[in-house]
Amino acid sequence: MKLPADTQKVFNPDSGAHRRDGLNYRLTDEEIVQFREQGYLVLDEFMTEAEVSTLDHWFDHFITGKQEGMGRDFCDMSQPYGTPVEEFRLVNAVLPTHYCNELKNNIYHQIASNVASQLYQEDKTVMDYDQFLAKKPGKEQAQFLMHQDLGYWPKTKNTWTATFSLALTDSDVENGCLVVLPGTNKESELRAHRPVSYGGSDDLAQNRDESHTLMIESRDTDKPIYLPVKRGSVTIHDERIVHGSGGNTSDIWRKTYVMAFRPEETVNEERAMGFTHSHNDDVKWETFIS
Ligand SMILES: O=C(O)CCC(=O)C(=O)O
Repeated sequence: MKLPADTQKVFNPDSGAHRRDGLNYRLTDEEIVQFREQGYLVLDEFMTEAEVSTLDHWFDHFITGKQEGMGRDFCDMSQPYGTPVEEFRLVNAVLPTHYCNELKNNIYHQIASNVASQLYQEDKTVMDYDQFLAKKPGKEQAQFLMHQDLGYWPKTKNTWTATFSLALTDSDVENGCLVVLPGTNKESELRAHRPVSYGGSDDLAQNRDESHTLMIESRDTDKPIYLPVKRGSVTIHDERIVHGSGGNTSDIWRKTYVMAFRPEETVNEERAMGFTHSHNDDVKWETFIS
């Protein structure tokens, strides 16, 4: 697939490993403004190869289904729950640090946490959830349908979020890199989200019980931008930007490690509602949908 003419990555000429000072990746003022105004950011060479390689083993452990006791937290985001593992296309392992002590406070967490503090200067942010996502090669339907993250989450007083996505493989249009609609984070209303209905039902709770996936309808005015990144680089998006990703038509995997940071008070509010981002949460979905 060729990059459409109006899609281009916003490169930061000053990005790279030399911007790191220990665990601190220094953001420029322009990047902080871009995140606020456009709803996303790309940071090249966020982590060194030596750092990224400490995560590979655990990523593959989860994505190949070796972690026990995950229930619905190990699933396919492009197919209903119950799909046989060998038929998975968009493999999703939610909350790996919850399930695996070795991943707690890992090097990615520490570096991303520092950057989240630079983006949110008002108060303390904490990691809300993390997620491993992998697209198998040659799976055109391994699509992450367009959505806004807030469409998936309960209403909280403060919605601020910075969701990092660390590339564990090079990621481009062919293997299904992230796609964003810049500036949609500024739309006054959240777009209408609906669950994907595999069984043809209109029943919300039933559909959310069938699959976790929500979708929005695209608009003629939508102008998607693809965010190709090299292994070790990150994209960061906010909670309102419309985004998703295409299928994998290439012969290589796309692997990414997602980690979301939110103000501590927001995470406490979610937990008080019984919401942990686990697909095993007992949630009243009808109170969520915008
Ligand atoms: O990386 C992707 O394919 C989509 C991930 C996503 O939608 C998210 O992290 O909110």
